[in-house]
Amino acid sequence: MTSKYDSNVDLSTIADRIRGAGRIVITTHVKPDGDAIGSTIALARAVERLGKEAHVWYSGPVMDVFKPLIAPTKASVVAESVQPGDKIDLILVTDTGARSQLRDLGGWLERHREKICIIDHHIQGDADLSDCRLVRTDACAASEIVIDLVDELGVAMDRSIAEPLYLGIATDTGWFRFSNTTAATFRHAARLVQAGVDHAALFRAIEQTDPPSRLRLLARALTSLEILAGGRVALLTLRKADYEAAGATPDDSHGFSDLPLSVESIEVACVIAETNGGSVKLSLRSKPGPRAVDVNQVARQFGGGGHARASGAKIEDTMDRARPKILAALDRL
Ligand SMILES: [Mn+2]
Repeated sequence: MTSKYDSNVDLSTIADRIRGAGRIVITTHVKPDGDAIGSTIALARAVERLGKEAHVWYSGPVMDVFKPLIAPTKASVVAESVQPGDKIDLILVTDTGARSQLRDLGGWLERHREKICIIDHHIQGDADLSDCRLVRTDACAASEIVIDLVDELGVAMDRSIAEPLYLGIATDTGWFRFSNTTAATFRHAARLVQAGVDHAALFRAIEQTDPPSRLRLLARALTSLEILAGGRVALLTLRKADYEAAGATPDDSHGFSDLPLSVESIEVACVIAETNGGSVKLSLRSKPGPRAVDVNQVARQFGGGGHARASGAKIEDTMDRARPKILAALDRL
């Protein structure tokens, strides 16, 4: 079944579904990023203010930097033997609507399909996952949509709700640098700071806590730099041996794909990383502007997707086989 992945409900419908529910499960995509954490935790706290029972379920791993921001809200990591129960009234899925991103809860979600509401800002997803979808591709983050939902619910924007929301919009906009940052984003951010968010402390807590292994891995990644497509594309390649030599984990290469965009001529930056499972992770970023490249189109060639300026794919193939295909696709840009 392939119907269009778009909104078919408005904010007030979702607010009504929340008001009519007692026990609410909130979940998001696998390996939750700042927006996934922010949108789910803020939503949980908002619905608790309305006297609802909220439980957030993550498909791990949850990065350590996020843990202090999650507590004291009730959150669990899904495992084969640890799944949400069936005594629930509503499931809110934020920052994704794609089955591939929700695999750990797959069977459970299908069993409760009629209880699911999706709150997302991605271009692509599985429309048949739920008949209740609020998809705003113009929102910089799912957390930005949640701000409107908190207002719609009539819940006061206090610091404990504002902080995760700020985390979500700040991380999804590259701390207000990416082209998805709009006037509304700044208005929302101002309001969240007004509500008590310490933005400088949050930046330090999220962005300045790397282990040395990450910098060592970056040194190796930069050594692998290749410039393609007449100077318009940069490629960084990380093999398993690089992670081993740096003493790094797969998470340590997070965000490397933004770095080559510092070069004037580079329009597209790409990182390909060998995973422990033997597959290849592709990450793509592009600069905004008249020559902007839609990297979502590139990611789709490899079975992935995302946004026009930020996309990725997991390629079930060896590095030696996948790399030439990726190089060829990049050279065509
Ligand atoms: Mn997001």
